[in-house]
Amino acid sequence: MVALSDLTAEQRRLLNEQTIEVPSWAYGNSGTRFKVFSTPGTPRDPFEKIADAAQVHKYTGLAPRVSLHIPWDKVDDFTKLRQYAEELGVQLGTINSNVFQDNDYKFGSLTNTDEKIRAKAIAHHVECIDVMRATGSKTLKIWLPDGTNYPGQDSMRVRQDLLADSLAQIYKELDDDQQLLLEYKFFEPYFYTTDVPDWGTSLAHCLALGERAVVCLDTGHHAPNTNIEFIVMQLLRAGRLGAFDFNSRFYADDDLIVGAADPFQLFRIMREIVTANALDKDSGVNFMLDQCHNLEEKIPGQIRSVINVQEATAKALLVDEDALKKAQLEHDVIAANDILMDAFWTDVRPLLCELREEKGLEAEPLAAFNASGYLAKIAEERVGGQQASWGA
Ligand code: PSV
Ligand code: MN
Repeated sequence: MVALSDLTAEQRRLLNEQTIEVPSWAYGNSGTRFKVFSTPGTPRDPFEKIADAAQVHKYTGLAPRVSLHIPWDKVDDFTKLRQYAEELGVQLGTINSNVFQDNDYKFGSLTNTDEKIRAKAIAHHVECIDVMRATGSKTLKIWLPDGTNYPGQDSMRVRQDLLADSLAQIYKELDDDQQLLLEYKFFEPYFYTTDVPDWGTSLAHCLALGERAVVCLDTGHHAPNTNIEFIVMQLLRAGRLGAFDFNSRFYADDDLIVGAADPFQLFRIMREIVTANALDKDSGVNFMLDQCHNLEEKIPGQIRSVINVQEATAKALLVDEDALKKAQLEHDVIAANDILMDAFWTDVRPLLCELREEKGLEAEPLAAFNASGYLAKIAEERVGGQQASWGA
């Protein structure tokens, strides 16, 4: 067993300083196209979402930022929302644009050949940049639904050129300390082409835009069996890995609790992060969740998620890198694999309990949250009004 005292000062520092950004939409209702289940106590507005997100930070010490989605989280006064978040000990983080729920965007947003619609999509992003100025957010995250369903439906080439132009118009609106984060997804909502289907396309656009354009890697946005840690390594080499949208998938873009489906993959991803010194808070990589909790309670779902990332990180830090390097140079395949697996199989839960207690937190965040009575309290208090959900 490994204890906290077995870690080097640097390993402890990295674990102590690790942060994970949580998404506001994880606290609202969600579901599949078959059914959205509602839960008593679900937030009715962005203020209540922030209050719930602050609980995750309170019990884990890991989640001091909350991403917003516009227009889902539109409020009259963003400065007030920012102050409210700060009073609860969290900050407003990445601003996500949304061009996937408006009829005008049926045939594309930033790639639409209709100049009026494309201008509307660009203007939406300019509005998001204004929101960022009020919230203090430094990152504009763009995920485009744009794509086509049938060969011949549209010109792939023309759409790429329009996209490049739209992104350039948005990029030049950013302040010097703000960045553009471009997310890719290999399919859905369209199935024949997607205009930003993969990390290569995202990177190509980012390189053309400039230094403040970086790639967002959503772990659910790849074909089955894709070696995601290879992509992590490659984007880190290029200095363009801006952020993760962490979640788990069994089939497609399932948005389940990160590490639930394949904890070994999460460990392999975090190991690439650790070996590239990208865990450091100044590395420029933002570790975010992009998840929905359709069946489980949302706040416990988020607590479980950030702890899963923390556990994978601790394991990744425990790899005996010197021994591994020696085995690799000797081409001792079995020994090299054994060294990696030793770290993966290490139970890091006791050392993380120690780490939390040292910070003044409860050793077991989930148990502490469940004992707090918060869920019963919000179920009782939040009566009436419209529960937040994907459409709201
Ligand atoms: C799209 O599937 C996506 O991953 C994007 O990040 C969206 O903004 C998000 O999901 C909404 O959950
Ligand atoms: Mn995402």
